Amino acid sequence: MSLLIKNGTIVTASNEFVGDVYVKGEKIEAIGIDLNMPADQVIDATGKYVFPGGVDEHVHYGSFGALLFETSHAAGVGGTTTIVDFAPQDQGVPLLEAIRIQASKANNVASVDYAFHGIIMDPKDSVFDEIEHLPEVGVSSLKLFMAYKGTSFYSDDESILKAMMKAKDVGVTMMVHAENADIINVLQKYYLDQGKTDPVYHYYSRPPIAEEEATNRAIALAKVADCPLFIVHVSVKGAMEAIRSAYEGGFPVYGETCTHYLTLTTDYLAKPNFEGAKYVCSPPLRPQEHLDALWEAVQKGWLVSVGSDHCALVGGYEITKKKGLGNFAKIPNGCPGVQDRMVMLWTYGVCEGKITRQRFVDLFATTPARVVGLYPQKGQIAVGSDADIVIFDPNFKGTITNAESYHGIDYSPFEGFPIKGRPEQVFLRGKLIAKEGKFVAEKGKGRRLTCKPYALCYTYYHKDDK
Ligand code: DUC
Ligand code: ZN
Ligand code: ZN
Repeated sequence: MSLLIKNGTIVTASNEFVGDVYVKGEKIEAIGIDLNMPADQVIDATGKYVFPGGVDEHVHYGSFGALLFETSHAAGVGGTTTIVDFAPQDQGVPLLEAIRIQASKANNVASVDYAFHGIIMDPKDSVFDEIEHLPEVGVSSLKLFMAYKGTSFYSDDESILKAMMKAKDVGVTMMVHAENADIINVLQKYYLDQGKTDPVYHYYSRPPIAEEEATNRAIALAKVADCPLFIVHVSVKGAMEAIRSAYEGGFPVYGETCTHYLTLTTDYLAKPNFEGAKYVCSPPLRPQEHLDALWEAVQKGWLVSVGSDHCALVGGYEITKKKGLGNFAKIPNGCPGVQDRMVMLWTYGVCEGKITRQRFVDLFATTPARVVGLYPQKGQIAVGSDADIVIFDPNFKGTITNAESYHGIDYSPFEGFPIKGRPEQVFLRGKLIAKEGKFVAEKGKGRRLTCKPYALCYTYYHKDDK
């Protein structure tokens, strides 16, 4: 099959121009002006943008009680053609085995291409010893949690430091969920003891300083280990500034934020009648001043990518979130968002003049691919890259509704948000998978990807120039 997309405005992380893209089979074979090779299909993209398919390097399919890969076609509908999932580890199960089990759940089920990060949930020396083998199974990143003390997600500083010391020897990117677990535990009890049980206390028990302190501590540990660091889901100004100042001081620390931290404030957590539970995720939604700081950071490159932290909990709001009625600390964490990342970032970022189209592509596709070692196969419109392409109609106007969401649960955190523009046609390796908000391909045709070690965070850190 061949495809010629003509006269679209092709946008990359560094420039844009009106031109043509020629796809042969699964790859982009030519980019230019007035290409005229014969093709099985010719699309006139006049007045449309042509973007690389999105790379969402922060999704949960299974971990935290989220639905598995059956609903991953939601990503494709929203213009994301690659997802990188956090593979959960059960107690007693070796890290590599946990990844193998998670991969078997995605096989023939995932509808976009996929790769994995490891998560250490059983921190001990035998597991740290497995880190050196992650690149052999196509995994180049590993997440540890400073939060969730009392659950298997939690790792103490000793464990994080040990993991970092192993990771840096093999070019594995260390990712940290940075929130101070002790502050959170004490404040949760403090508010509950006063009968303050509503979802908004999820925010008060996880104040900005708890994230800022943990971010600084993660950076300190990374410096001790001399290990590059990627802080996931940065939600507060102080954490962003800690990353920025460490990076500007010469240490390779990078940060991601997420769609909801840019677009939803703490007011959503404070919605009455337990509606706020729909927005419970960690870190929590923050007041407006943090959103303003995060927008500035993504435009200026102080934060380098925007993930969704997609986590569509089995049972959704009615069954699962409501387990926390009468106790905000028991509300399961996580919100869906994989389908909405592109339109939200476009509408509330590009259309509002907060980010340029180049930054949009960089944040949405190019840098996430670099962070996980999938670039240039993914995240880029370039000759030789996979033909993951979004033809985007900037003139579309609509509203996000759960009824039109493919994520498989009973609510959307972005319900009612007006949107400008949408992915009109989405191609995965040259094949049309979504059109005008509908999934149009056979499900389960996503392919597992191999992530290369020594990815973006190691740019200035190559061991023996690997
Ligand atoms: N927070 C996480 O750390 N993981 C998944 C969902 C969430 O809200
Ligand atoms: Zn996290
Ligand atoms: Zn997450």
